[in-house]
Amino acid sequence: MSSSYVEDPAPGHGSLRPRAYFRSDARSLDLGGDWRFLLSPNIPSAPEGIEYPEFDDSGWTDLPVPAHWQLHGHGKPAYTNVNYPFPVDPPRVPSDNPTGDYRRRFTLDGDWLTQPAVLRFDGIDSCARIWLNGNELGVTKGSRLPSEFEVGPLLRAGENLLVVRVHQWSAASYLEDQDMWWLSGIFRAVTLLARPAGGIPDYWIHADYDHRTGRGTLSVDTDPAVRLSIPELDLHDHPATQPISFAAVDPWSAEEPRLYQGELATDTERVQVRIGFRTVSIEDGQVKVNGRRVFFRGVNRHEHHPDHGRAVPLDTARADVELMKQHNINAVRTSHYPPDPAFLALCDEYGLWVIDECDLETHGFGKFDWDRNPGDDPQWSDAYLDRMRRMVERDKNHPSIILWSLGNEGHTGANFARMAQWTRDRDPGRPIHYEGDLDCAYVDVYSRMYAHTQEVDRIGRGEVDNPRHRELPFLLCEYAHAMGNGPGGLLEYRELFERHPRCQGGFIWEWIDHGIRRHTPDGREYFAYGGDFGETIHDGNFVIDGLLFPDRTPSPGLTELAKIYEPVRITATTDGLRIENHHDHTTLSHLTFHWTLETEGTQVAQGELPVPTLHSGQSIDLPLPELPATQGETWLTIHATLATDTPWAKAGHLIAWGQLPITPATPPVRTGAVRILHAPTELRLGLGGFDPHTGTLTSLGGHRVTGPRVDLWRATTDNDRGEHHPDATAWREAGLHRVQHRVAQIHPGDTELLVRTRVAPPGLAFGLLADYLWTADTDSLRLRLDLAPDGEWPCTLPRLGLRLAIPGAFDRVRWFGGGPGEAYADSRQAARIGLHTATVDELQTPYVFPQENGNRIDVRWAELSTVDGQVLRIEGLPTFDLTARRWTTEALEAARHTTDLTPTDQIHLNLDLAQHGLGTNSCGPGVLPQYRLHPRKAALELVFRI
Ligand code: IPT
Repeated sequence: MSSSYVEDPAPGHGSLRPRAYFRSDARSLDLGGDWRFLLSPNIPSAPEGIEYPEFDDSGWTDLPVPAHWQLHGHGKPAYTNVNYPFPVDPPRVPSDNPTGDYRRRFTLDGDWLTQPAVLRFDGIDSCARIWLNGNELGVTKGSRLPSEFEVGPLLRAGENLLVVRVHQWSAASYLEDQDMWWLSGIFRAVTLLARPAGGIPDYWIHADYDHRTGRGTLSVDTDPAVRLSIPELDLHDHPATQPISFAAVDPWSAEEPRLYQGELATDTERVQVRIGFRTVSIEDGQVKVNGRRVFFRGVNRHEHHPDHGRAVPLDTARADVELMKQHNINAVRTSHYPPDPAFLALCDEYGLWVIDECDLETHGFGKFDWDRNPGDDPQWSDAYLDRMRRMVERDKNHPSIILWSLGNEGHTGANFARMAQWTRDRDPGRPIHYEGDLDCAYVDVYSRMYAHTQEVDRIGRGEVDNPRHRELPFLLCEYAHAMGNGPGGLLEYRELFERHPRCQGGFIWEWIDHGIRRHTPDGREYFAYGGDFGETIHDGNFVIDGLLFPDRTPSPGLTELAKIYEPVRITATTDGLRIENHHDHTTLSHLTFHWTLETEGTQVAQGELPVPTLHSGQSIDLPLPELPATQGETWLTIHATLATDTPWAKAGHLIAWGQLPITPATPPVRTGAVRILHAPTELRLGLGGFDPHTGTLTSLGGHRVTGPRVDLWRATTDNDRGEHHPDATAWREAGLHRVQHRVAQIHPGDTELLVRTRVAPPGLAFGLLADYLWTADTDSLRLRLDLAPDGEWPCTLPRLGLRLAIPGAFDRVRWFGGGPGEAYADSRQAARIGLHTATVDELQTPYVFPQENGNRIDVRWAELSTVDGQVLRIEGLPTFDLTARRWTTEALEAARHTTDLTPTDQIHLNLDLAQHGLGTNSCGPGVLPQYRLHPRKAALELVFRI
């Protein structure tokens, strides 16, 4: 059996012309379920004759379809970002080419034989040869694209046999070098569809909206026999191909995804359709829908499930859409291939702007300066066009799709220009996106990835050379790399998107961590990343860079993003508050505004806040509501919540909020100084016991403690270790992970203990002078820490503060300050001042690759308590940042998976003045200057109470 098709750069063959993805009332048979399966290590060793019914597959195993074989015990997943996992020798692929043979028997009744039928494969990775009842149907390539084969005459009443031979590698693998797991097999649905004679072969609904008149215009490209009904618009059995217009329709937008239920029908077939009227245009250098600028509050979505890989169940796709909507996301780029069609139907229904991206990436050629890159090589031209056609034809009926994308990271070339040309001719109604067309020669929008804020600002101001870059709408198809703890610096991007009308927002990289669920031998769950399956070439945890953890728990990055993307802004003015409507289309009538007044986090009053109608882009200044007089630190919080249930969240769901300070804090009163007591082995000052030789605190209210001691280090984040001049490298070179503490002087006075120290790295001349001044009142112990740089410092600091370990029983925390989640200097918009509680365990953010996490900011006071009610209270004068964990920073830094972290019998606290920002240097800009932590003269004042 010849397998020359495997290394042929041409597209597959034997399939039908691509057409729209739809379901009709014609019969269909889902061929999902258990198939017989055999994996052979290469093509020559795969068995012969599998296509014939008499072939004996009793020695094979069962494998579910849809699924990836590597996630069912056959072969192993492998992760690479840019590199091909095989030698770059296009179109050749390894002779060790794992080949999966699939066989499926199914039974049909005689009615199936009376009409034509097609077999549809929604996705096979990467190349497959297909037979039905011993007859070859053809070959398919293009893993994330459908193929349909005519099968009517081959069907039999009774038992039928479908056989598919899937190769892990093919020439097409060169076109599918996306940053993701290499996973093979029949991973999307397989369906047998009856195609009734005189039925609906294909259709394309063009539903335009004229925002000046409110008119909706409809025309359908389809067979002339097809009739269209839209009962809501009083349209019944209208000849579908005859354009018709309606004086007034409700438009579709991501904010108000109005769909009209309709039906296309012939005498033999009916299709339920959902029509959204909307018109995409480019005017004034902006992408507009229905005449209004779109602000892309976007994310890049790969299809990923921690157990199923890219075989994403429908419920999971729905969960994604609901989570996006709940977090104020309004746009998705389907990076970097067309998703399962079900996802697009959900985008229509729930309302998301979509950039539908073609399954095309050849990133691994970048290493060789794009030498032999398929994008400019005629032998690949048909494969490029074939992929684009199959996407556009499949997805053309979705109102949510407003841009077509030619692919990702494939450089440029004639094959891309050809795809663009074909698409423009076929669908003038949607602009074309491709970031790789740097000069914007054949695209309609200027798109970039990871551009720094200064550059975005220059683009917005038109201070760029290429006239296309000045004229076209601008978007960031990827920005703010959400790897590990981060991204930091989102606010600065939003400000630019709001300042420059042509800068239309962007898409965070990326939606979800692609971790694969695994268990330790003793049954503890963790998520695997590159290298965990023994890959010889891999890119480690670079695949763990999402806003969701692999199990779809939102990470702090998503909470921050929801705040950044909130479509309503509530801020303080000098004597009141301002409400701004940042929606693209809607008023705020779907929201209820409510205020609460809290003193030290406890509610003292609340009420409704009437907000007059505000159209999109409008704002209003309102006076403060009538508030009672308060004593103690008091904040007014305004919440904008959904007034009624929506398909994606219940009434009451929080969309936006703002906080205004009302009454400042009153500093604590001192109850009177306590004198030092000198015992032979201890200095005692109020609640504190000190080592007389080192001046360090050894007990606090009778509890053994370690520290407090100056701490400069944090378990480095992926962003600290990032790609350009990583901060972590500078910190390590400066020895900040191994500083020594020299006690210079211990001065016990009558009522105070002064301990002078110098904190400095071995072998280097610079350091920090750190003076600890201890005093005590009858009910408290006070520490004032004065810090001053000594000598020339070469770098920033990860953190500046104290570490202190206390007994492990103090494992529940209540604090008044920023929360409830973690926050950092450049990722702190989602933290609000209030009273929060959590266990120490709950304070941890389980980053798949462990790193610094869990910092709570602006803490006025925190109480750590035991189960039996003992309390250690720490107050900041005025505030501090708090971290509490059951392991040390060193253990956190050494861990590679969450299951490497084992609790000690202490709680390790960091009480910080500040931490360095997060930035997004794992791929993109580092920490902005205003969030960098430089060594400086500083003081931290804390009060301890038991
Ligand atoms: C960019 C890729 O488009 C994306 O797939 C992902 O790999 C991302 O980087 C990093 O996670 S390309 C890069 C050269 C910026």
